[in-house]
Amino acid sequence: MALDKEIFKEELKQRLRENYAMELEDASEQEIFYTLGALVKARYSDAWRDTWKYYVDKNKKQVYYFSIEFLPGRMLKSNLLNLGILDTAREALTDLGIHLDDLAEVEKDMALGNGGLGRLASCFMDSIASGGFPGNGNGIRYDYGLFKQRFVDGYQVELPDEWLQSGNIWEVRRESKAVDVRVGGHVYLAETNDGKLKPVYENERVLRAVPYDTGMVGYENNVVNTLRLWAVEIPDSEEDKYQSIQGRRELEDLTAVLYPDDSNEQGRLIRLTQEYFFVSAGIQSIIRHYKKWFQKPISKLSEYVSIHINDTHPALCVPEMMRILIDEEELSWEQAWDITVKVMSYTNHTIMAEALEKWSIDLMQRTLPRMYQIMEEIDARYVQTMQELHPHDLVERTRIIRNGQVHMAHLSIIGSHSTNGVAKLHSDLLKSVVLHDFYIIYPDRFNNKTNGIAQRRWSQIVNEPMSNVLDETIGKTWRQDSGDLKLLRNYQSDQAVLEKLAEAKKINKQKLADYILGTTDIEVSADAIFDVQIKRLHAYKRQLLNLLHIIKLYQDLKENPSLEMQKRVFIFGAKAAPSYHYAKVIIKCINETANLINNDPDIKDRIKIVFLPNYNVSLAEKIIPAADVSEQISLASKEASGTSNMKLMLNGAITLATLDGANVEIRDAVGDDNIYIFGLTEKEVYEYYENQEYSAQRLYDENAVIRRVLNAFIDGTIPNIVYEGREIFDSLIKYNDEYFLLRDFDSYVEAQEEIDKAYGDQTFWQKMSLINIANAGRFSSDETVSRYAEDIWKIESKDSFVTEKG
Ligand code: CJB
Repeated sequence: MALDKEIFKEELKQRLRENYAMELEDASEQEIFYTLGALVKARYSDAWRDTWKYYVDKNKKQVYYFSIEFLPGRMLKSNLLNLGILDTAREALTDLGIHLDDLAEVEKDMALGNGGLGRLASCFMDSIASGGFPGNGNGIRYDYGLFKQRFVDGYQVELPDEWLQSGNIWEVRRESKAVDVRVGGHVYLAETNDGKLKPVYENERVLRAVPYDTGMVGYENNVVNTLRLWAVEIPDSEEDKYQSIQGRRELEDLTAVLYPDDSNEQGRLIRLTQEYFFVSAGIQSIIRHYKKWFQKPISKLSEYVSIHINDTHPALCVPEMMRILIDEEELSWEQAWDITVKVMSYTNHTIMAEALEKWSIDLMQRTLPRMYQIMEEIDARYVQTMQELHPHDLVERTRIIRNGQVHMAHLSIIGSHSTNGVAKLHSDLLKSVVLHDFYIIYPDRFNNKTNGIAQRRWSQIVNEPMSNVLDETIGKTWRQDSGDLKLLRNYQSDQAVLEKLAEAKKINKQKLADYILGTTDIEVSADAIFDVQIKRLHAYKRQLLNLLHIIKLYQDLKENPSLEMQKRVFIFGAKAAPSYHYAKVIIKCINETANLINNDPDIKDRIKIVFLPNYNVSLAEKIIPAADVSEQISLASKEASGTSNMKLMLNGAITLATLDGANVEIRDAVGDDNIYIFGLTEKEVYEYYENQEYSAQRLYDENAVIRRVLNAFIDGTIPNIVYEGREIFDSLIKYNDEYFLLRDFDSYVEAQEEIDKAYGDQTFWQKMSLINIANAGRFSSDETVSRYAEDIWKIESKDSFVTEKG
């Protein structure tokens, strides 16, 4: 429904009067934001209900995407865009003397995730709704999102993110849909009168799971799906048990924070309980909904329900579904297992061994006794079936319970019909190395689904200047279908278009430069190359390699002040896990090097380092449109996919990358001439692992440039890093450089030199940039979720519904 600007203005004023008893002139930005949010929500509430009703009336199969992280960021503009009223709302607000962009800044980032995995889940939510697919998210409503990051003396300091302090305009609390979740205590099986074995619970704790639903608005299609996040409360029946404040706090802590530190027993217990909490609540509510509205026998569940296990955190979906089907629905084990495997599918997001989740048997038994019993049975039956078909060793290695631990990835693969990786290379590595044993056992279960991004947000919302140039050049169809970005290819030699794109980039760079000045006091020139590395701080992502190159440039410039090179601003955004010491050491070193270089008069602003604190979705939205260079420099084989690479490419940044994750597919999309590739290939990395010939010491001894750069960490060149500098030095030399930074250093430097030269020829650079934008369409999450829908979830798009609704 089109938005009438005048009616919109009146409605906004009227709602302000009703809710705050004030006129627009007297209202604060906060009050206007909440009023506008309520108005927007009201605009989609009918469609939300209609969508739900349609799925029920037509008995549509639905997917439920279970994820312990969702990172939607801010939702005001994306809701306005998807409702088709962004421009009108903007104009109406301008008439009222209000800037939509300023207003949007009031919204707290919904930061219920750490990084790529959580953001992917949110991109999927957008695309599932926009594609008209029946699909819902299921997760946890943490009271505190990912910590807020500050730098104090160059060190990362973590502050709580109280995102709910002023309320959350988008959510709806649905107390009537609460369910109880049982944890702890003991469970034993007792025979019932009719001779069946039933579990009996003793001394368990009952937690009330209350859902908060948020509408996931599809792009101009009247579809509004649901993201359901669960919060813990104390059920009335248990009030007596929680009389002390401390007891209540302990329980309420369960959904307080995202990823509590799992380095101690208490933290691990909370984490495991969290995982079960949202899994059990989610599955119970799915079954209840199915029984109430679909009125089909439970044996048909897999025809109407698909559950996606996003990484292993929701792997307990498998035994929980079994528990409900056996204990409550009284199906046979065989029947329950058949349904469970058909319903479940699983995505693996990493090959990093430390991230492949395992839990000690002891903790599992104490925390979730019934889950453990069921997993033991799954494990025993798996061994029994497989030992007839496969060698003993292979079966042993792939068991769910082995060496005193429960292996969640094994559970996810065995208990589901599909396992996918998130980029071609990653999926191949799963098959050939990481999960090779499982690939032998279940070759048909493995498939690839290359990640994608919500392109409307990452272009139309974040980059208006570029979007306007695209409209003028290729028309507006790309806004609906990002595949049409390829029309831009026809303009790669059109000087006028290249210049317009360059102007758009310059506007974005100036805006970011202003933001940088405002937040860090560092002055940067929009004429410099904006060289960007934004992602979690992790050794394998190699922010340190970036730093080594910067130090080299610094040393070169000190030695030869007349050295010719483009001005560069190196921009970092990254949070380190609070317990990840080495990552924090790297942050400190980057910050101290920034201090040194930014304040050295000899450098005369030719290089600058800006480490923007508190990297999150909203900050990414500011940085990405302004980027010239996209640093994707992980050690080949380690980054499952990456998604900032796709966002940066879409915004015309040139990728500087190793052949890792989705970088390989970006290279295929743009061609070798429009990307800078360096470093070891994944094969070469594995060769080093096999022949064990890697010697960082040798590289240090033989390469004078490397030696000079590394010495800067320990000889006082970079001040204030006595301990940190030594730690970095030792990690590279004494501990033999786990991620082969020194091996890739020379080729990285070479690629950087080429970038420096290329930027000098602006026409050449702009053409590369255009080709990147033109070929970004294939990395849309619209496309990715269509593949999931067709190949894995077997759900249908609701196109017919759109036509019905008109
Ligand atoms: N990833 O963000 C996370 N967290 C994890 O625990 C494991 C993986 C990332 O997932 C992204 C989405 O699939 C990938 O693009 C990225 O390479 C991976 O590190």
